[in-house]
Amino acid sequence: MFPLNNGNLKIAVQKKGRLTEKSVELLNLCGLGIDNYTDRLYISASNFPADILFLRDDDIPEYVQDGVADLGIVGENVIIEKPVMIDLKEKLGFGKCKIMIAYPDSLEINNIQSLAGKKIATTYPSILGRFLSENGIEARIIEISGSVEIAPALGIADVICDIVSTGNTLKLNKLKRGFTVFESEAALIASPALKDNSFKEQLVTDLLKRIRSVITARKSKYLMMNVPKASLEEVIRMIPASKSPTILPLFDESTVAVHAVVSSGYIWEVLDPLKKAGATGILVLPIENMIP
Ligand code: PRT
Ligand code: ZN
Repeated sequence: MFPLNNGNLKIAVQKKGRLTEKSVELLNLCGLGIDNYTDRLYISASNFPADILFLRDDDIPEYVQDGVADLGIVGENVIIEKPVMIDLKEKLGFGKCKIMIAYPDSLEINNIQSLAGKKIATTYPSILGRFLSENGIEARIIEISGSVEIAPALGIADVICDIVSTGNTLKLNKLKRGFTVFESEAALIASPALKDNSFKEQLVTDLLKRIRSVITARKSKYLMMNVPKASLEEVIRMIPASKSPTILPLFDESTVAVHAVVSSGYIWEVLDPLKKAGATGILVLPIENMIP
């Protein structure tokens, strides 16, 4: 029996799917301590007054709206398709995908107007409906519950509107990318009922602080290297560190160690120039948390 009234924060996470591992990983990086969760319906965190509920992703927004769960992690596409009364607290930077119009090679779709009068198969009728009406297009929406990509081959629809991430599924089904209808990523949502429980509200504030520090840390790397004193100024100009870089003396007095926090995206651009400037022993380390 689930201990519903133990006062713990209830966090809903997808039971088995694309968001499960990353959601649990994020909560663990926040120090919750969630272990051996496979095939469990719920589990208590070992280091935080929270219980994790494992649910189908489509059910999470309503559970959060009704206050059965206080927080939930779910794709924005799911929240937008079926509007619910929840607060979107934070976009989480994983589960990124696009809902796109895609069409068979044989069809000519040059602009959005070419969709007029077409049959469009989708599992996202409301997101698609809004996109069509915003663009003043009249088309027929065919709602289907899965395997949308085979609808044109089966003759059920002319084009489709579905989630695309790598694009491999489209290629396999000889479909081309058309227009982006909606861009989505996993998001943390909160129940409006939280405002009546100050203890839980405080827990959410604490957890959000931790989540934001994990997200910021993911965007950064810790760079360590040895630099000849003669090229120190040149090297420092290359690394716009979040704060002034740390310079440490070494036994070899002609060289110093330089440590700096650098944006993840920038690291790969700067490695070769750093080597050319004489940097050696370059180490790039992940950062788990960055406390503002
Ligand atoms: O069982 P449950 O209902 O919980 O899971 P589900 O099957 O409904 O969802 P799941 O696990 O497939 O996806 C969960 C969430 O992950 C989605 O709501 C999106 O927010 C996000 N996400 C990210 C994706 C994808 N990427 C994705 N590629 N959801 C689905 N896909 C599917 C897409 O429908 C298509 O069939 O993958 C296929 C395309 O992938 P590519 O890589 O070939 O383009
Ligand atoms: Zn689902």
